[in-house]
Amino acid sequence: MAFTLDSARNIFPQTLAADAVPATIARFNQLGAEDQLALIWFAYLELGKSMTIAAPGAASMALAEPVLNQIRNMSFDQQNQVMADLANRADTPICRTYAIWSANLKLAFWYQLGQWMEQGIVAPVPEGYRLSANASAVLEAIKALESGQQITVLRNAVVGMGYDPSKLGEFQRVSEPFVPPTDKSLRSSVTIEGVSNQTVIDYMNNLNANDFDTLIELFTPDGALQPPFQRPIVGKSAVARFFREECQNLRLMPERGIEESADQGYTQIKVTGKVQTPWFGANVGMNIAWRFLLTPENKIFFVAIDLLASPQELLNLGR
Ligand code: 45D
Repeated sequence: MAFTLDSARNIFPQTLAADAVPATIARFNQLGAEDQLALIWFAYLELGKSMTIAAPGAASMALAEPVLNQIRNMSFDQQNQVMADLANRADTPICRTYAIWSANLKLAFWYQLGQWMEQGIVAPVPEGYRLSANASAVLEAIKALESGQQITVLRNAVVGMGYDPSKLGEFQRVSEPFVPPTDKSLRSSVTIEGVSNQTVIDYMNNLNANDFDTLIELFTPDGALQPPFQRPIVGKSAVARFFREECQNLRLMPERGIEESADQGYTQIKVTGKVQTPWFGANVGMNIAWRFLLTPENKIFFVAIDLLASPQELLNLGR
């Protein structure tokens, strides 16, 4: 039977993803805007106790700067309104601008607002703000997660704010400028216990080197990539755009894997290991699985990236 996108998504069904992440986001989305903002503030403070978040690059800051300066010049009341609008996904000019930003730009924007809140330039969460009972419960749930899941919850909360981009019609996304690939002489190569497939090795090495032009050639024309907790991104051009817009400076550290033949000469390969985001560097190693389905020509027809439920899952290479 020929593989379809749907059947490909089901390879290695025993892989246990961190369902606590979407579950927590769903609970977060039920809260009122004030509670959401205060909760993220407390979660962010909590995170700051054990790790530092890297300041965004100047190029991202420059893109967000016009809106940031506009907010900086507002009264506290107006600033609170802007932040509540973002949490409410309201239809305002700022929420529309925010909607077309890449995930990293949205994070950079909030990073700056957070700094300004600490410095008293932007309206802080009121002293002694009391979270509702529901919001407190969500905060406790976040505190109980492992760090890779915590930062994913925060990221998803930020990405979900602003006007709904699907209501915008045609638009041009705004994302950080492109960094050139790492010079060939400075690249390193991964080794994966149990996996010798060159396409998989090349995938890891090219992503680590920000060499997206070479990376995308590993895919079939209709190839698909499914990021954690998202629908698959389908087709070479959409996947290439995703790499350029969202995947710069990641560090993939695959550890082990298993290769098996599948129907019709295809090969399925599961790899587990750690991934670091430039935001937290070596502070946070996310536990990740890659589930590849390769054609007989050794091209990537499908790859899913899963955030794993626990470190024990790194050892689960079963079907
Ligand atoms: O509302 O193989 C305040 C792919 C309070 C590609 C705030 C991948 C008010 C293929 C504190 C100001 C990408 C899929 C807010 C691999 C308020 C591939 C601010 C995987 C919001 C491996 C909050 C990559 C702030 C992965 C500033 C898994 C929060 C990448 C900041 C994962 C939160 C990256 C930050 C993650 C979170 C990054 C910076 C999870 C960053 C998370």
